[in-house]
Amino acid sequence: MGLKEKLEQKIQEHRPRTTKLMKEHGNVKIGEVTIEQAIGGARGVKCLVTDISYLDPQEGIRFRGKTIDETFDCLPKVPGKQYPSVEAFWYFLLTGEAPTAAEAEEVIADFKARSTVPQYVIDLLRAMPRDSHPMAMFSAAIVAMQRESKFSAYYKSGQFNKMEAWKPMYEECTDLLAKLPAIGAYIYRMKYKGDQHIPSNPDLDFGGNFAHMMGVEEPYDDVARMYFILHSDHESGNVSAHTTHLVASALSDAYYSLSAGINGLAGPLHGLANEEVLRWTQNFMDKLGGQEPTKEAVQKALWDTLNSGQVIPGYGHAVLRKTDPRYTAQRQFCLENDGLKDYPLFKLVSMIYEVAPDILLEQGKAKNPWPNVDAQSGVIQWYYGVTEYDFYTVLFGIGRAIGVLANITWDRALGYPIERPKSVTTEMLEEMAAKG
Ligand code: AMX
Repeated sequence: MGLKEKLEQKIQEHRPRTTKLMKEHGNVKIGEVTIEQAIGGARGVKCLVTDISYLDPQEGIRFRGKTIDETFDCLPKVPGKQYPSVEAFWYFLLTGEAPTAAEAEEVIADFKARSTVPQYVIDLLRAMPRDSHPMAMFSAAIVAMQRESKFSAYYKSGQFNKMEAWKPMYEECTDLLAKLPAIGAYIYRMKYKGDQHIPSNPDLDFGGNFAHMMGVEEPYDDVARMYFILHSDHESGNVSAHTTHLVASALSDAYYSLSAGINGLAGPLHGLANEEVLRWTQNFMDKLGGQEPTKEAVQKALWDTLNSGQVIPGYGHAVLRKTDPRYTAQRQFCLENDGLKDYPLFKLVSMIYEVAPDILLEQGKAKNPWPNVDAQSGVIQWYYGVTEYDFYTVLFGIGRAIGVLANITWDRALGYPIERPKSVTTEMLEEMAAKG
């Protein structure tokens, strides 16, 4: 059974569960909202549903019920490689089942058939000022392809059927995802590698081909697979996932929706934090002027950052209350790699890990003093020669696309309605507060 047929089977099995919950238990309360939550960014308000991933504050992310290690273990590896293909992971996120090696190969072949980037996207990227931020380029490239939308064509066809709408959505989400490695690599080489490009290699999978087109040697292909999978999804409430879902809820197609989500990812409190971590670290190294960093120097630099009103990038989280297992997975990768283990940047990032939590605790503001994914991800990129840190959020974006596109395919499958929470005025809140 191919991926689309398997997905159809899963959708048909799932639909009665959603229908039953809505019809028979629609008025069961799952939480309440306080004034603090209404003003404070809806933190902890339970009002989104997704089965693609779940974020436990203490344990961290589970994809389809599996921890990061279990996810890597259950998926077929690319032959001769340490990590599974992104295509196998896409199958897993969509269906909740690990594909066999043969099923993963089918998805790899399907992605290849969809991977050519239209020339007008290249023309658009080339027409943008070369110093445009790579995230602005990435987002523009995605939205430019909206004319390819199969979902919008279906909507306009006059044959729109809510039960069938997931099919063109699935098609265009796959079309779009398959093109992202080539778009990312094109932006990278145009901006930073003298505009010298490397053609796609049709024998390679998503991660392998990305590393090839970036022009970075093995094992960067495995780094790419690991990186994309780790960054794929973090349940529905984070800015990029929520934005993509929100825009798609208006029956906007995948191109509009993903581009919007990518714009949210570009904020320094969200995906751009991985760029900020490297900027902070490099500034710190520059100030040291070649001297070995000491714990005392790191402590001082972190306090200076806090005292100047800035956040420590890569630390804290809206949901997590412990070290992010995505941080740990990347740290583990470094510890198991002979070159990386003793790499000065890794040692410095490890030293920050030793001192930053205590400083944040002493400052007493951040609810979570522990590192998130972004505190570690730049180290590995830097080590393999991808030192242009304003590109790092594009890497995050390619990964994040896997999760959010799987989510909006399921949004269509389950017929989720347009999202429209209710707002109140400050005066109303004051009245409610007075009544207690
Ligand atoms: N450094 C300094 N102060 C921090 C902090 C950090 N790393 N994390 C939180 N705080 C501060 C907040 O700014 C806030 O201060 P305020 O009361 O003066 O406004 C206070 O602590 C309480 O915040 P919180 O409830 O702990 O966090 P939050 O849910 O409001 O925000 C996050 C979460 C991630 C935006 C925040 O921790 C932060 O800014 N971290 C640094 C940026 C970062 O690493 N972002 C990446 C997150 C992961 C991702 O999405 N990629």
